[in-house]
Amino acid sequence: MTIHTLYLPDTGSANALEVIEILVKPGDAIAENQALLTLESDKATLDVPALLAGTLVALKVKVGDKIKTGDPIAELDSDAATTEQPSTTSTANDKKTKSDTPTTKLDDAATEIKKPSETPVAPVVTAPISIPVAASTPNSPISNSTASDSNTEVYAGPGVRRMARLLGVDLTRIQGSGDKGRINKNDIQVHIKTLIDQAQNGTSANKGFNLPHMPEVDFSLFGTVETQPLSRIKKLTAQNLSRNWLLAPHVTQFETSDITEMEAFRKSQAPIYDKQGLKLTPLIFIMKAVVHALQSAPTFNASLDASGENLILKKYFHIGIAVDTPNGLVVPVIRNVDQKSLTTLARELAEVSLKARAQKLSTQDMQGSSFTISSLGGIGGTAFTPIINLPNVAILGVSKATIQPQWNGKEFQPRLMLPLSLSYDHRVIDGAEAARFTITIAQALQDIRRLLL
Ligand code: CAO
Repeated sequence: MTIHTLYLPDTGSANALEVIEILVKPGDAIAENQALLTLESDKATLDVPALLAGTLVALKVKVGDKIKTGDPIAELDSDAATTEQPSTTSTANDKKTKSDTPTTKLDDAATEIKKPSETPVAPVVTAPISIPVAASTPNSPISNSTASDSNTEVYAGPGVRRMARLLGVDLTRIQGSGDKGRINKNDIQVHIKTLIDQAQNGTSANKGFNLPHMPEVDFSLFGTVETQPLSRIKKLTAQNLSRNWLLAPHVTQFETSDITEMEAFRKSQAPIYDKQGLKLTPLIFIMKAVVHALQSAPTFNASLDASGENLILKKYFHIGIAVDTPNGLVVPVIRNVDQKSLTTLARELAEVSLKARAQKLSTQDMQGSSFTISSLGGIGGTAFTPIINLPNVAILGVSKATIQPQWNGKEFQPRLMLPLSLSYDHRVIDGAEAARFTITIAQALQDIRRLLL
């Protein structure tokens, strides 16, 4: 058994540096150049390598210690070290060093690795060495890149980087829990566990909320009851709505639109549509007004990508329409609304409504919406807060238009006022944008000539 004491090579700094991470433990088999510990200077982290192979006998430092060039850092058992490293043959410098540090010679067979002094400064080798510096600083920007190379831009020690490399983990996606946001090995473990949870459960969002379960209640204790199984559509809707409600921070913006003129025009056209077996309801105009607003505010015609870090802007205008059926709510999609006439839209809306109520909609009929409208105007109500149809970022709720007194500057006049309720995903859309967007819809309906602009 040959014990060597390893000393801290030249760090390039006259100051003591703090040990922030120990990467090995006694008993570990150490490869040549394997990092033993990590030091931190004001501006960077330094990886301290072993300059010979062997088995680690003892560590001479612990996390938090401040050490300088030449301080002992570890003891290593390596019978082959002296033959592998002939350059360690004794010099005057060695002798001086040995006498300075008598305890480094542990037994008769022990060979001391040259202690750094004025020059040469590195152990084992006679030429000065410099310690590789990890390309990280506490102020490094966190990159959005997913490439593993981008790991160099985060604040983490070499051991953590090595672990990330081995496991294929992108460190830029991890929020470090250490001082100044430094990422440690536990952060990587937590990150991987989260990814596994997500893979097993679809998304971590519902797990993350850790909501308490509703206790089971025996309602028959309080009176007569009947159990009615939910339809397949209702069960699916329940799942989707709960997920959307929890995932997107909802805000609802309310507005009213004076549709008196629009209604007069609609009524004037109704007989023509009647002859074709079509119904020109306010919803057809609302679809056009929505597209008009989407064209001027593209972030409403968009979706967040899976990472939640990018917005996918859609260049098409496919509008989902919530349709009430005896079996529950479905949302067929009317495509390219921007390119279609009122007549075509009236026909398509009638067709999909019939198909929906006959339970004949295909999955494709319900995919690809870029925005959704939910109209309860044919039923009633003054306003409601619709749940966003994710991955859309907003949904327009329409309630029943009623005659309301409106002040024209001189007098109150009876006007037909349409209530609009826009729910939007506050991660993507700001309140001011939502207010402007809703006003744009309201103005377009107030004066439908704007739709031509
Ligand atoms: N204000 C006043 N009257 C309105 C109106 C409004 N906002 N919207 C529609 N109406 C009138 C129509 O003009 C029609 O009257 P007439 O027969 O005299 O012309 C009547 O109400 C019925 O319209 P409708 O509901 O048949 O047609 P629509 O185009 O407005 O809606 C559809 C079609 C499929 C969206 C609708 O039938 C439907 O299913 N709505 C329910 C959607 C729903 O459940 N949403 C809630 C989802 S949970 O968030």
